[in-house]
Amino acid sequence: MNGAEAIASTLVDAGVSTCFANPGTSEMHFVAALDAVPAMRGVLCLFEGAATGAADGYGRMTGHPAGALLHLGPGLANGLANLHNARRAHTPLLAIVGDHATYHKRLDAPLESDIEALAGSVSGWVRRSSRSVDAPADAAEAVAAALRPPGQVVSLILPADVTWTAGSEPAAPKAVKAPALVPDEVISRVAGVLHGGEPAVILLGGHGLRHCALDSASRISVATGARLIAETFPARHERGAGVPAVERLAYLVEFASSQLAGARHLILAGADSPVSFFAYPGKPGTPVPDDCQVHVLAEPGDDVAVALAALADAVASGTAPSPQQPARPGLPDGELTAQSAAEVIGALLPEGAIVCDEANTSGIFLPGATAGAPPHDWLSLTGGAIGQGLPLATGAAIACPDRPVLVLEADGSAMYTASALWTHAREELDITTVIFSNRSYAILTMELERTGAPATGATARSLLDLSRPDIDFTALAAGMGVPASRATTAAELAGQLQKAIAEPGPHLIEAVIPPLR
Ligand SMILES: Cc1ncc(C[n+]2csc(CCOP(=O)(O)OP(=O)(O)O)c2C)c(N)n1
Ligand SMILES: [Mg+2]
Repeated sequence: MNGAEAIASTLVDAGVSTCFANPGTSEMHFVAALDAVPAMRGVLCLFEGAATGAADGYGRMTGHPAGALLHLGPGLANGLANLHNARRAHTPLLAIVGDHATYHKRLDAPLESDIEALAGSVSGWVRRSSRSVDAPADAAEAVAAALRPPGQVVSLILPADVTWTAGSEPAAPKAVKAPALVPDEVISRVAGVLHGGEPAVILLGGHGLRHCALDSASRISVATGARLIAETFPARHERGAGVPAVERLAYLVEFASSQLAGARHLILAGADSPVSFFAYPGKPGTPVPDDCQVHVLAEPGDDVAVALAALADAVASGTAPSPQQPARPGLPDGELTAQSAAEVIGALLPEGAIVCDEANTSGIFLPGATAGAPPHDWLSLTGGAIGQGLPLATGAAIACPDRPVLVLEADGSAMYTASALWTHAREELDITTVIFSNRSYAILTMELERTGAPATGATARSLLDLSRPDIDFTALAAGMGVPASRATTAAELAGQLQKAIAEPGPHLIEAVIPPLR
């Protein structure tokens, strides 16, 4: 085998069977190897950010890394923003970055750049393979590193000659580290805090937002009165009817502060201690009250579910969880607004849906409107780098081909990685995309005021406005093979969404709504 074939075969043996790819000349042997190793599914993405975002969606839904095949430094650079989101999500993800042949690098050919510097900015593990015979072992180690709890982005750099040199053999998978068990003393200490009876909040994140962990958290809450709050942007939150409901910590620090007001203890279960997304003149950097003590029950890389179960047994034995009851809003009529759109989605969300939420300002009514919908997964924008929703859906749909995927996508964010729609069509993925077409960077209009920036002039406004021309998302989608329609009333959205959900394959609905004020 040549290096590429042995690497591909190693990856498949280690459970990496999907590779989202945007290749170039230095990756040609890896591309060719996919025919020699048919168990590896290659998925073409037309921009690297669409490939890395897809690998993130796949990793969030399977708990296993997909590959993202990228072309040298520039290809990796194009994929960085969604690798950043994956890093924040603790997603296991393997970036495979092709490079010039080892002996060609000294010539400083045009595509030469500092790949390690770029990879290091988002990766917990970076390795450059230098010999074809060693590369498969590097690949096996890369997979194990990606799976190191709680999961991380890793980058494997493959010089072209390493992939084309013959005489390589696949390597066996490496042992994967298990999540760390939280020591009994920590459980007892936190149980002591809860028994103290002072107001407490349990902040849930990571695996703390899966159904079984939420059941334990709910038992604790029912027995002790501790309030449950979810981190602001969870990578994957299992919610809906039958699952204990948890409100999310607000994005705006003033609102987050009022959610935490009065808490004397903040107990972290798979979440980091919260901070304000940005600094604003005169506003606090964290919503945690000054007189509130922060306790770590479980770090993101610990076994959060087991820790919560042990804590529940300590403080809530015999107490049952309190699941969310089924409840859906009625289908609204009349104007299409952020509120009525949320009601339509709450009324129609199919059971088992995977929701990729990048609705931004248009999404504020969605959590309430969908809380009692049939059980579903909610994937959010973990790292604040917009352009994630459409690619995330690609990966989620490939990871879970039997589940409907719904992308709730703001118009400005959609444009960063709109080419993901082409992959939705090419792979015939069951993805329904709703574009919230408010024709503005609405959140930035709000942020302009909050930061105290003096600008309200025409130039400043024009930088936050997406009209002149209006973007025709139906034409854009149709041009990439995704059937599309436009809704301008609540009833139109309902009709179009019903149809899109009922039909297999990708669909896009442009929901024209006014920006939130
Ligand atoms: C990669 C990246 N580039 C730029 C930004 C800055 N930014 C934050 S929100 C936003 C506009 C969002 O507009 P849209 O997606 O239409 O959502 P809306 O605010 O209208 O709800 C921009 C440009 C960012 N967060 N990430
Ligand atoms: Mg917008």
